[in-house]
Amino acid sequence: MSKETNPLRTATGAPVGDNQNSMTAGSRGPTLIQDIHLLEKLAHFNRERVPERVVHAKGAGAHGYFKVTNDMSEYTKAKLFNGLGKRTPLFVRFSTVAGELGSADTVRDPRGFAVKFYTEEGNYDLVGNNTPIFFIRDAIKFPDFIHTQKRDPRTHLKNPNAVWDFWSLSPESLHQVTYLMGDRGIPATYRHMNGYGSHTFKWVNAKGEAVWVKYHFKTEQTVKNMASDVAAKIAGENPDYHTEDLFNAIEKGDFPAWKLYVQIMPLEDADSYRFDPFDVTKVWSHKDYPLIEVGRMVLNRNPENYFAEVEQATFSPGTLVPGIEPSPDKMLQGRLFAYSDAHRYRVGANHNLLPINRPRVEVNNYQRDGAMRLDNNGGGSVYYEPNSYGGPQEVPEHRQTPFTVSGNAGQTAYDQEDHYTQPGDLYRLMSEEERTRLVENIVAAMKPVERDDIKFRQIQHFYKADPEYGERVAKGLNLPIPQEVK
Ligand code: HDE
Repeated sequence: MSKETNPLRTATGAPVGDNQNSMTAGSRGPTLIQDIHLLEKLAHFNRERVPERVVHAKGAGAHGYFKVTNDMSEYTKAKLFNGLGKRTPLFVRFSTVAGELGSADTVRDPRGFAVKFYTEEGNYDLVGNNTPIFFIRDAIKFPDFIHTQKRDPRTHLKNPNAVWDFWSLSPESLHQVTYLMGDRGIPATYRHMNGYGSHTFKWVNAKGEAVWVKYHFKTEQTVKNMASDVAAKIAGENPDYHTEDLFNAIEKGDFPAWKLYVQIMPLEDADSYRFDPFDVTKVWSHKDYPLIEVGRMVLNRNPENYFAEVEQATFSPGTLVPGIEPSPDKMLQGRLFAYSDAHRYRVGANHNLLPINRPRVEVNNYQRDGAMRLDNNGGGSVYYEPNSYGGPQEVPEHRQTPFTVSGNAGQTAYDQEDHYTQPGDLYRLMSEEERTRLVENIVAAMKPVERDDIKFRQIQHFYKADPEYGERVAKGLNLPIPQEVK
């Protein structure tokens, strides 16, 4: 293409005369402020970075589609899950949790598994992880938990004392800690891990009947993990190993796929189930609520531009469609606020207007203005409601389904404190080799902890889950089993 047909232009459209030399007073004189092209280039360059995600900063994304293989209209009116063969485009972002934007992919950390379905009823975001559970079960503890995963304010280093002090004082974390320190704590690639919605959600069908639901994305690539020593080596040699693997696989047509299943619990079971079904540190037994196939997700297109599509993507558990509603899970409830708040801060008030986030349906509402309003801002259409000018109207059939609440309003803890049965079950499910690696990983992570009282407190939790679990960690740390638990 010749210079004439493809001229270099400034951001305001003017053709650039010279992109090699600043304008100076004489060949050796000072640079002139009227070199507008120079000023624009340097000023824009200073503003290329947007704030990274406060968690899940390092990630990789891909486009694809979801196809229904088992019609779910009996349980939900959400159109993306209705009708055999129904196809919905989507965008997925995988991520680590604690590391910064430039950190290594192959760290021991949960992985984000965020799916944005561009449905005919607006976007639906399923913002999960590669683990079915989480460390805590009340949103109010999340900032403190993440502080322990990030850098110590004084040393700017990761601080194992903080990590294990918090976990040993939060016994509800034991299940996820066992999962994280086990083989699945470092996936071989983003393609070889499962994804989970983790929380309980509510599905509502066209008759207004509701059930509780949990999502499971099972990788068709089979679950493969990475040993700690291999992961540490790769983290040094190629910090973008998982990012590169996903991009190259899709580039060469080796499209990764996942089967989506749900567990379905009748509404009334929630009050009598042996674990609180809204406690995200617990799983539902697959014997009680077996997996039901829903469909298949395939990732078959790489982003054209990382910043435009991956860095600017904004997912939220509050991005829902008719037929899918929140449960009273206290973590989920907190997330309903936090994500859009994070997006407004990180990307801007009009982040939903960006191409990667824009719904694939015509959006008419009365929201106006705000920074970077990329569309025509509603043009001359009516800008308030109710109105007599035919503006967009509410659709009563899509109100959230009413539900009964009981008891006093107040800051109340969950009333179930069994934090040991499920981690103990997980430990006992492991093979001898898996247990050995689990204990080795925990001992290596706990060795640098300065205070023995923190170590003893944590060993007590392992022991209560399973005496052998506690004994093997204590032995690895050359510490006795605390008398209190014997
Ligand atoms: Fe997140 N989380 N989270 N989280 N989370 C964010 O949103 C938050 C939690 C997850 O690829 C943030 O855009 C709170 C559980 C993923 O862009 C933020 C709580 C699960 C991603 C945020 C949790 C997740 C995020 C950071 C406790 C799995 C990346 C920047 C109540 C079920 C999505 C941002 C992407 C990102 C808040 C806990 C998954 C700060 C308050 C549990 C996959 O809004």
